[in-house]
Amino acid sequence: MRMAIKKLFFLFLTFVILVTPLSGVDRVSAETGPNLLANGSAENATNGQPADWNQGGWGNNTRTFSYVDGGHSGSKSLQVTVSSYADGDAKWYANPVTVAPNTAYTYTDYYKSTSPTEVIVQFQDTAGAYVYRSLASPTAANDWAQTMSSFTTPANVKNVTIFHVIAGTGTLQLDDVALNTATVAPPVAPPAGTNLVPNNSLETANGAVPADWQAGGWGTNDRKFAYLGTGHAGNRSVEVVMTARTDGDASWAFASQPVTSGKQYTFSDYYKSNVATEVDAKVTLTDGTTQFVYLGTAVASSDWLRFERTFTAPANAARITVTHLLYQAGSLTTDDYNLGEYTIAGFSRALVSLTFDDSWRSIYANALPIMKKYGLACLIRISPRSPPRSLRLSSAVQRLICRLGREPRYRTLLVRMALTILQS
Ligand SMILES: [Ca+2]
Ligand SMILES: [Ca+2]
Repeated sequence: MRMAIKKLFFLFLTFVILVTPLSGVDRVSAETGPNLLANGSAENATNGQPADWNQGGWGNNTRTFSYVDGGHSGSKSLQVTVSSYADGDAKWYANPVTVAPNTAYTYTDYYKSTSPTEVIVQFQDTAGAYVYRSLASPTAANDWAQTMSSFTTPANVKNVTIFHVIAGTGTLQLDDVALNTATVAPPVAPPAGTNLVPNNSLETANGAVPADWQAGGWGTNDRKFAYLGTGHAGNRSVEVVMTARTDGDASWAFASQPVTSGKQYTFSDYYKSNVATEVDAKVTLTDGTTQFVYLGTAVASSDWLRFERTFTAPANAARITVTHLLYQAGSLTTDDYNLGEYTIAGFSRALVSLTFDDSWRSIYANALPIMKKYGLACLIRISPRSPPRSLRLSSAVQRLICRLGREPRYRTLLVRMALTILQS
């Protein structure tokens, strides 16, 4: 209880800007897991032939397979030459790889060729049947070039085999062949200073609504949304109105944006409202679940007023949008949204703050004369139960300080006011 009271008084009296641990953030890209093919660089030999590799081809053509010196990496690579051609193809190919169904994979290799070639994936299903799909048609390349393609396996797949084939006269050389599972890279947030809110001043329309924005709400209430022809900046803003409410809320929200978990973000907007409203960050986590972070309550204001809070993107945050909510009968208009990485501006000189805990009379007897002499201010944390009564400020003085602490207009001057009270 004592701690709770102390905390309460601290909130009344503090002149330090408290930044609530807040939180607030995706780009998805393909990266690769380990190579699922054995001997992808063809460096390992068995009886003078590349281990785990096979020679293949069909049709009427004259094909010659070579295990050649030199490669894109290491000292060996695979070569096939077709010297005469009517139909069919020729290729070196790796052993079939057992794969998972409905899963994305990426195939890459380095090649040199004297003519265009083709990359084909063969799916064998659990019943033993084969399905083929063309993945890429690499052009001829005198120097080592890379081909890369991705595919998703069918539901009933058992294994895949990839064929990089030559179907015509010419030579094809392969090295550094890889098949990998495609994985999702961690989200990458934009650089600091970037306003993450799309269409942040709501000036761009998409039909009857602002582009990249959506109206939403829940519960039993008669929420109505409007895209206004006036604004804090520019000529547009958004409004939400309720005349009857049992429960729920309503808000406009911008399309969710990538953020980095653990980083601090600052959100701000300008708003007008005839009732108190609430601002929440809606966080989509990497596992797809949603988490809400309370950013604060915005007092009613008939003129444009700026709301701002800094918060920390929670662990595993992937994307964030911020909703300025109407949760009672009334109206709320918003404009000029900003969500950006929080950067510390720093101070132009060294600063020290003085804090006195509890309600010691010595604050008055000893500290006050010194602070008056040097024109210093301080933070006083009042406690009605500590220290012992004989050493404590009188309760009347404590109450007076606390009452002033509730007045927002005094907060910035609070310490000097407190000192004035102590002097009187
Ligand atoms: Ca090699
Ligand atoms: Ca605007």
